[in-house]
Amino acid sequence: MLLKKSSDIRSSEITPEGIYFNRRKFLLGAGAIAGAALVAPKVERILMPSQPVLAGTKLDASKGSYSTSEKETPYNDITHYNNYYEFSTDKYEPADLAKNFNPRPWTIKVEGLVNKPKTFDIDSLLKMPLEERIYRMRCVEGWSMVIPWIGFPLSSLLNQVEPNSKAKFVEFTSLYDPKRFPGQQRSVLEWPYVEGLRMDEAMHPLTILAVGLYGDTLPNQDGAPVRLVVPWKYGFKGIKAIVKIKLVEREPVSAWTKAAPNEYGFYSNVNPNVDHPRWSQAKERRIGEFLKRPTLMYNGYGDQVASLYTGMDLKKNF
Ligand SMILES: Nc1nc2c(c(=O)[nH]1)N[C@H]1C(S)=C(S)[C@@H](COP(=O)(O)O)O[C@H]1N2
Ligand SMILES: [Mo]
Repeated sequence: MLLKKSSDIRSSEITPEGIYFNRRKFLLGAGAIAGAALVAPKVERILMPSQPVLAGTKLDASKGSYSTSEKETPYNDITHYNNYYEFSTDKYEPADLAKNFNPRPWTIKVEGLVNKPKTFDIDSLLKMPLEERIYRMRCVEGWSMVIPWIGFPLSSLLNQVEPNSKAKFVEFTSLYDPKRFPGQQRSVLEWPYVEGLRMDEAMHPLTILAVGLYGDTLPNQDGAPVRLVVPWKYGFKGIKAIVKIKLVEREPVSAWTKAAPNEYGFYSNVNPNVDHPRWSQAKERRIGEFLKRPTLMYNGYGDQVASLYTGMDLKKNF
């Protein structure tokens, strides 16, 4: 993400690919080791309540629908090139800064315009039927990845709390804890991180809460223990470390919209025809590839989601 302050521009996507490819050479060795670990025999571990569960715990998941057959981005890249401002505005730093973050104990409070408000413990969420969803992910800054998430449809959680007829939007809130999130000691964004979806977007079968990737629980830097994944929208909609989900009547104001309303709108659907005010969105760099590729409308998920936006002016509702 980009802010206008010059201190942030250094950590932005203006030069990052150059930095990225230099770092990449250095990271390749470690990547080979991480890759080898993935094909190791499956080790079952019992999940105990309140026990710290760090990345590396295997999850049982069925092969979900909607997965792309495109080549998956290597684990090492998914876990070492992160936007996670609660830790740092530098994409290479969250991997290290998040390594002692303990995502236990953890609850998500689901409240607001619902008949049955409920607080879910992360251990109960890990017992939901989990699916692997291999999704294309597109950051608003112009890079993309293919990530084999593990999770479940957000709708299966929302159905349990029974949203009432007044509920029109869903507001998500990340953990606020400056002691555990060094980035929250600085006001790069207004904390906590907040995001939102319209009700039909939230209930769409492509929208998932992810609790893992590449077969394991989520690494801290990717949003442990639970984060949102909405593959037809820019990456910043995929809020990490969620502690609260609130059903509301009015359109939520996200942390990014607050920071720069003319740059980050509520919908933030991937759209190669609507440029960011400061750069084109027509192309993207798939992490690990050299040549840019064209960005697809709705990130290639148009067949599934275009009907949600029939009749809307997508330039106005960016
Ligand atoms: N809480 C929180 N969620 C967040 C962010 C963040 O800084 N804080 N960054 C967003 C952005 S800009 C992107 S592109 C994705 C990156 O997710 P990844 O690091 O797992 O690839 O997380 C999104 N979710
Ligand atoms: Mo992003």
